[in-house]
Amino acid sequence: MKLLRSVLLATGLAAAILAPVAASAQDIKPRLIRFGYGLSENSNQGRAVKFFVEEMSKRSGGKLKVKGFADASLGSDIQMQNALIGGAQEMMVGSTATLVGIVKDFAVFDLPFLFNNEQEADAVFDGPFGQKLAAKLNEKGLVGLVYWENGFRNLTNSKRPVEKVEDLKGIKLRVMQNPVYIDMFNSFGANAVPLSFSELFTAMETGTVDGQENPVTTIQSSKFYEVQKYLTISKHVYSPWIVLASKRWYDGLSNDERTIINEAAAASRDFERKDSREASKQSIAYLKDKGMQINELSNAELGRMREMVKPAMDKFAAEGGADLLNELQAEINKVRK
Ligand code: TF8
Repeated sequence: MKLLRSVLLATGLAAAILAPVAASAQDIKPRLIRFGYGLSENSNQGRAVKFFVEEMSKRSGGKLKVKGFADASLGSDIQMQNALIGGAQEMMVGSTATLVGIVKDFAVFDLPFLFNNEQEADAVFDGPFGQKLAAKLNEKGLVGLVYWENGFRNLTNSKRPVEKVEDLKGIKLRVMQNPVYIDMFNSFGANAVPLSFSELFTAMETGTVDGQENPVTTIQSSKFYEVQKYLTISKHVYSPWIVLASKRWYDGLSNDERTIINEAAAASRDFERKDSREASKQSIAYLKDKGMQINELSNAELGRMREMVKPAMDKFAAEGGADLLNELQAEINKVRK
């Protein structure tokens, strides 16, 4: 009894003495953090990863060393997600659309024509709705840190200009591995072919697919203009990226280390969105210069596409997504006011 009391006293005393020391000297261990991504180093994704690498180094006195792996060299989005869950890789950035096999709710962001502009998107992703979805990743072994901008998606193909939706008929169009995208493009009359991004360039080069859809920044940085003649500005979906950490790994970090990662991630989000938006303004002229033939879909045509895609929206709602979609639309309406 006496012994127990003195042990308790001693440990209490030790804690009291050590506490101020711990607060001034941060608890950071030297670590190597592998951060994988699918686009090239010379892309908005690559530039933002580089920014994150530098922020982490600055904020940790060089102890938290992040190494970026571009071009899906650690695997496709889905492969990396699984590596994070298993603890074989620490971090990544990728599309939320490829997360639907893990958290089905993310499919709500794949529905077309939800957001009118980037500001609406920022407010929803950074607000309670976006945060609630990100939190659902925790029980699946992932930590959703921040959303970056991928951007509004547009169509490219090698067959013909798409001026009306009928022009998509029979076009083999690569989509992300996601049921909403498959339903959407089949509703437009295309033949949707789900494929990982890392296989896309070759698939277009060899004619396995005729077209794809992505933001203009990606069409530029992934050199799709080399294998695609026609670009149609359709802005059919606003697509986010999400920066993920392995939960198994993240849980083993100190509070100080986690704080640095969270703050560096927030800084990278602001950098990435600004950079992507600036870059996208240059892309159209760049792609024209590279020989792409570019047209913009009229509002009337976009209206027809909204009608055509209704069954796909209804299917999403009927399969349990109704409440989530209503909630998202209410959030967007709040920003619109
Ligand atoms: C796609 C996405 C890509 C992402 C990226 C490789 O088409 O738009 O930007 O998956 O992380 O797959």
